[in-house]
Amino acid sequence: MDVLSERRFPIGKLKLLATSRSAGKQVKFNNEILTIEETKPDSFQGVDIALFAGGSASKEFAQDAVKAGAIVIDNSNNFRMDPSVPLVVPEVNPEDVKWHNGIIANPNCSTIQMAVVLKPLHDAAGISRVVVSTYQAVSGAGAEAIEELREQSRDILAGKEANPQVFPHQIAFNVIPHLDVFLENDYTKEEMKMVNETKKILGDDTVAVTATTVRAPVVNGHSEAINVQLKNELLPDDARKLLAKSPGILVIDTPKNNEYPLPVAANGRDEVFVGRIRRDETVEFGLNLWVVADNLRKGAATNAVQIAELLTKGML
Ligand code: 11C
Repeated sequence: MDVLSERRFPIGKLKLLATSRSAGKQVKFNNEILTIEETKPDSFQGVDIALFAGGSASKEFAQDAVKAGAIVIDNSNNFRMDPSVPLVVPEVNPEDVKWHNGIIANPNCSTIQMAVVLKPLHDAAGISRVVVSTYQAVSGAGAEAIEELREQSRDILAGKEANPQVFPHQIAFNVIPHLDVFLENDYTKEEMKMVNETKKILGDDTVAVTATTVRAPVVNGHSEAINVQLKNELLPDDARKLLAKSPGILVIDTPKNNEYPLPVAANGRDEVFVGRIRRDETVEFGLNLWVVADNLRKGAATNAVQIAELLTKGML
């Protein structure tokens, strides 16, 4: 709602739908007080665009919304790899919104920020392989996870035992190499999202991607160390210039002044921040990059609203 308001999204009427638990609650949007309604199959009559967030909501109601004539922009994992559903990062593959069949998927947060940076590099020099390691904020696991980090930090500093509830281990003063569930290939679901979604967004299955995703004791803002192997030469300086003029990216890369992207600085911002751009000296055409973004904004809400903006531009 904040992002819709900040970007002055052209709204005729905003309808807020949730579960029965939240129904009846009042929320302020711009200068209006809106009442949350319980979602029902017939809630979508007259709705042009339905923004879905939350794991199971779209599984239950997306088809009802589509039948009622709405275009669904879904921030869950339910439809991302469905071949009939476009998976869109507006800076990377805006044209894919055109072939939607009622649902457009918003990618995983850690995938979005990586795709924004890989796209210009891929267009300029061709990417053959990506090795990414993430340092992901607890906000990606929800409000309870933020509270767990805060409470655990206070408890440990007070000499008390950690009592993990949301995460499988202590997250304060620790890192956990485990996001979402483990799959048959020993990767986590989060890691395979980064692998599969990146190929779909770039529209290129030949780009090899391997990921290790790690939860870090950061409140908000995911960080990623990305190693890119290119097919052709792209010098760090040229990569810096290219990324600086690419949409949605801010390059912060003056290491001698201790200037590089940080999650505390990316918090509340919509851009993807890139720095530490340097040659991987172990391969012929390799680059190392450090990429940070606000996972709740560019990794979720902002990207979804940008997709909606593409639709309104098409409609006007
Ligand atoms: C995290 N990336 O940081 C997850 C949250 O598929 O949209 C987003 C899950 C998703 O925990």
